[in-house]
Amino acid sequence: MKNIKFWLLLFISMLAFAGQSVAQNPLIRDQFTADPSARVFGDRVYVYPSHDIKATPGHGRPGWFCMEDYHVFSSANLTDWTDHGMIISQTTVPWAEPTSYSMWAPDCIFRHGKYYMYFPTTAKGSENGRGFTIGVAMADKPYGPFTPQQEPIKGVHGIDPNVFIDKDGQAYLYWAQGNLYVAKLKEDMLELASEPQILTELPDKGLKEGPYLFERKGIYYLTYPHVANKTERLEYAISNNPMGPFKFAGVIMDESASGCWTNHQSIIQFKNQWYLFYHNDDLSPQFDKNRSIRCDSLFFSADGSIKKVIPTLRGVGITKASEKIQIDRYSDKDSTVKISFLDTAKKFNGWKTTFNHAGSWIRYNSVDFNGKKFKELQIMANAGSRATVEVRLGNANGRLLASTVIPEGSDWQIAQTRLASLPSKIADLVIVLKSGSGVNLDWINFK
Ligand code: FUB
Repeated sequence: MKNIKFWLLLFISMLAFAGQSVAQNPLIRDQFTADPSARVFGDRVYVYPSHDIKATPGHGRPGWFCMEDYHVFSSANLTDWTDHGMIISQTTVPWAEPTSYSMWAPDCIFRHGKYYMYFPTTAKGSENGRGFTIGVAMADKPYGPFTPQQEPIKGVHGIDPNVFIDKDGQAYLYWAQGNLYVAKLKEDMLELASEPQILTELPDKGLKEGPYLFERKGIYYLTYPHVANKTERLEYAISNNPMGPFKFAGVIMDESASGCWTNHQSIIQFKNQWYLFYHNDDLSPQFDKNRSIRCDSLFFSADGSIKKVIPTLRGVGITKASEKIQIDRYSDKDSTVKISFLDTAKKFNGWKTTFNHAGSWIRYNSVDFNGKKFKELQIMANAGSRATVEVRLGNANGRLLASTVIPEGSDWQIAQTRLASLPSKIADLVIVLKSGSGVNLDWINFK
């Protein structure tokens, strides 16, 4: 009976994620996503990532990147993400090799009432079935349907397209092929208007790829992943001209602590805050070609330099108290609290938080109570021995919201208590183990 209850609860939690994802990092947790190109279109943020899949016999190259299509995701608050589904497939691009599984990092931009999606893949008949060129697909809406052009863009060989339209209306296409390249685009956005030019004066050693250019206060920021040491870190260079020359200006994000070899960025301003979108290997720590996109806030210094972004699991956005709060996506914690997969064989099921010492704590910031009259707190938990878990405001000694007893038992169960007090607005929560050990929490939820 206990087992049936467990599977039923797990099934209900998984249903909550279908089609609609909640925020925190990684942003998308029911499929692999990489190379996020984020764009603000209207009052929503749209993210066009690569869609990593696992190669299977006869489908893709084992041990390597494998991508057959693109999805687009959007959000109005960076908290709730909608998957608009598949928008382009390798089998429907007229010029693309339909079995190359090489739909790498894309980008999308709006011009003259149309959305132009730029994507690299292998063309039919290319030597050894390898090599990349870049094509365009057009749509009336940011989520498609996208219609691919009959032919790729002439004169472009490479990956990681990025498009920038300057204030004077001139559009530029950036891409990577060993070096970083730029060329002007014609008004129709489908053809080059100048010869490809290598962007020089960047660090000359180590792979550079994934160019992404934006402008702020007259400074053109060229951002790119670079292997300065062993794996990619995110760097930037600045210029007063979108075609350069660019001068190296600093590191935006250090190499991944988990060892993910690639990273790939885009930077947007949305509702007066700047954000960095990037990726890591959260849902596939043993195989870093199955990646997951993330987002963290980005800040500038007064002189226009970019402050280094420290990657977080909490990510951005405000979490509704009425939703399941995944405390393993914490904003701070003491070093004894551990995060691990709920089920290492099914990583899309997510993570759990383990407390082993009385007094240990984890903080989850920006939970919106929105004036609602919640009465109870539910905690999905199991415990090696009977335990008491407290939820407090702000810090481990802050105002008590609830004190919940978790009965001993290895099965997941929902422990429920009446709230001692309730914040009315946005608050930071701290979950503290008052007594017990070997306590695993999946989520907490106000009712
Ligand atoms: O996703 C495949 C490749 O990995 C991208 O094109 C690169 O930028 C790197 O992220």
